[in-house]
Amino acid sequence: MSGKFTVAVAGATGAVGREMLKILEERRFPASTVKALASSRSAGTKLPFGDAELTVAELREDSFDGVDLALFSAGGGTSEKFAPHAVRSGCVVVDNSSAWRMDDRCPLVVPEVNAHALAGHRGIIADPNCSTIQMVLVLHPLRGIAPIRRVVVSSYQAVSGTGQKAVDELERQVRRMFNMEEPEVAVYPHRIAFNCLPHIDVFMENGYTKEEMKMTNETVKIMEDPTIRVTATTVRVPVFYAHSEALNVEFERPVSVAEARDALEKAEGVVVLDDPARNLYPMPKDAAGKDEVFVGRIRRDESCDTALNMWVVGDNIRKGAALNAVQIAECLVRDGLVRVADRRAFLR
Ligand code: 25A
Ligand code: L14
Repeated sequence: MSGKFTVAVAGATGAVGREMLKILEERRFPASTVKALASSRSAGTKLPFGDAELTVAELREDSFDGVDLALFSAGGGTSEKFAPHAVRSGCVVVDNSSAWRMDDRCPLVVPEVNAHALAGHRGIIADPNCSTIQMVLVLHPLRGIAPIRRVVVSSYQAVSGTGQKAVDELERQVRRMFNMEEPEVAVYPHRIAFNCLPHIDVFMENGYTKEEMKMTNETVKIMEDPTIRVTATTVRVPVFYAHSEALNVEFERPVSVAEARDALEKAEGVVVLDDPARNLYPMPKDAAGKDEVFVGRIRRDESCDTALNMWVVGDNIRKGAALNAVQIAECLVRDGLVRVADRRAFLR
């Protein structure tokens, strides 16, 4: 490793944490040391890091002494509890949980859309929800053509969003069913193999799930536009990696397919894959493992002359979580923002 920053990954043994380590290495993040942290269950576990190995240590309040930058992906409760202690140690936190996203003190960042929001950070920066990230990556270039009034989104989300335990469960259920055995149901309330669940995260009082409300609220914060209305139906499908989304985007005036395609082709982090005559459109099996978000099926909404329909697919573990977090960290380094001005900001 050649760099000047001491970096920690909290939740390093999870689906996202492992990918964070891989991406730090792949992109040659300027780290002098990388610390892998997880729960006491995993202390002592070895994780690959480049040609070397990291030994996992238990995440504790004092884990961040001497650490410059920490990437968290160990669940909301863990972030709530430990991120303030990291900041107190002078460590800047990029947090992948939902714990801090809507906190006014925390920028919520997709670098291609609002890297500028990092400037005033106070120690904790939030990494948005996976479904929100791939959607705003597409909405941002489109709003350059005309203001967006409303988005209707339906998602088709991979099990890896729930962590490694859900990936293992889908695999086990499929194996058992092919052997004519009763599948075991543990992670979700129902079987996910050969099924769809209109249920991601918990139900709220308004009848929506928390995942659906994240898409509504996080989009407004990232795009800094309270006039954009988003309504979502989020669905779990038996796919391992990469989320898909059907978007209906309504603009203030009619926007042509050609204009939209042109804006999306120029957009950073987005690839247009749209040639129905050749059966070319984005699919999760192809987006898995890729850094870009793919968009296709761009077409007029024939029921509304100011709206377009499209299909957006992205790897939920990479751009939806680990890659976006590392990109935020790269922006912090580039802009000289790996510092904490007020170590007590989150302890009050
Ligand atoms: O608490 P919540 O908010 O309900 O979140 C629940 C889970 O959802 C995932 C994440 O699971 C989280 O724990 N999750 C949350 N937000 C997510 C997002 N945006 C998200 N997933 C994707 N995108 P996970 O399995 O991905 O990661 C969990 C990590 O958190 C560590 N952890 C949990 N409680 C902790 C803690 N760390 C510190 N303190 C705590 N109190 C957890 O560590 C893991 O790193 P662990 O020691 O519990 O490790 C669990 C064991 O699981 C096995 N394993 C996990 N991933 C893999 C794997 N084995 C092989 N390959 C893998 N990829 C290992 O045996 C590991 O030791
Ligand atoms: O980042 O798919 O808020 O179960 C938590 C639930 C990510 C997806 C978040 C899932 C999500 C996740």
